[in-house]
Amino acid sequence: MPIPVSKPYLPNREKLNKYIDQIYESGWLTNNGPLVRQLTKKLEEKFSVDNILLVANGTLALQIAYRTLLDTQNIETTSEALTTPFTFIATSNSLMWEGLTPVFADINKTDWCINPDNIAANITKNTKLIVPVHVFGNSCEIEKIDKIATEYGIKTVYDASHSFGIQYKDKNILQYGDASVISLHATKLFHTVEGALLRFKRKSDFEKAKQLINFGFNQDKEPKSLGINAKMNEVEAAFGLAAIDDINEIIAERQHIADIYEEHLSSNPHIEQINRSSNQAYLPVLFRSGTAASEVLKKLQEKEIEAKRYFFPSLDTLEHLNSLSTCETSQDIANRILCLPIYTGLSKDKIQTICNCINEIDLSHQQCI
Ligand code: T4K
Repeated sequence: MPIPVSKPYLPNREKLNKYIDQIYESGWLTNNGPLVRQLTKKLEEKFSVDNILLVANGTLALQIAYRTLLDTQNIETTSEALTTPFTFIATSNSLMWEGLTPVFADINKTDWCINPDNIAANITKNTKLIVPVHVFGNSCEIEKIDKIATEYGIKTVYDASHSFGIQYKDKNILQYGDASVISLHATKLFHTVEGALLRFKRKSDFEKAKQLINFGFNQDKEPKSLGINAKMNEVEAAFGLAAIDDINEIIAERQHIADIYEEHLSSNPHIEQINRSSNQAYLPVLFRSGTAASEVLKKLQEKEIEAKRYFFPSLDTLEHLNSLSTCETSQDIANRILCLPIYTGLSKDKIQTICNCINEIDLSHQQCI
């Protein structure tokens, strides 16, 4: 029986049906309907923030965040955005899609997030945005990044796609930066099938973005500015509402799964680090060499166990992103990391099978440092 790297959380069917029934009764399917409004309110209360918009997906949410700040802060569309090369391609593609130039600053060796010193070293007069990623739910060094941003008058958009429910210095991660984005894609620990949460610090940015995601309509539904269609629909919100109260249980189970992995893998001499984060959005394992990671991937594939090379290759090596910098740490980490299966319902037996498979591989020709 194949073991996938992730499986979407499916909320209780009766709970979901109650929300779907509401859709059938109201006949309201999209365009900021009652369920989208209800989920927005729940999330704002849960995270003690305001100015949340629910949108169609994380990629569009990032684009809307940049567009909003370009517009409200009078930033030229050809500006540079300092960002991390160790992330999903959407972080950089969304910048380029908006005409911005991603400039890569290398990452830290331990949490794999963008290194603030490298941000400072790469700022030019064209740098107008910083787009850090709390990769795998590991928080960036927010205080240092925000200090740099304030000093140079640069705006920050945090890609918090992996960070649902994460706290930083006793506050929810969404409370930082000029804007933050959390992807609510089906593979995320809390999801709305497709979707994203976009949060702004300033009400004025929120109001601008609200128009941008809805064809540029103003309050009177007049098309007064450029806009696009990036709205979340009611069926997606129904999935979110049916699952939101289960989130603590979902995270607790993922932590338990990670504990079992750690128990079985921590003495493997070819493993350097098993990454733990407070939401355990992923199960990233850093091997001591790229060859070890490749061999493990191959063996797991032979046994129909899916592991993913999130995030290979390092984005500074991709031709279409035209990077002028070389990010050695990111390239090294991207080459040595594998994300192992983690999802609600993954049994202890299956985890044991995965760990046995990894531990039984003969990597004796590999050098253990
Ligand atoms: N920024 C960051 C840092 C991100 O990580 C992402 C997305 C974004 C921005 C953009 O957000 P979105 O625009 O996507 O909202 C996944 C996701 O598609 C993507 O959302 C995510 N990050 C990225 C890291 O991973 P894949 O290509 O790994 O998914 P896939 O289709 O290979 O599925 C993995 C496993 O899950 C499969 O074995 C089967 C299982 N699965 C998957 C789906 C979709 C199911 O059982 N059912 C399903 O419906 O991309």
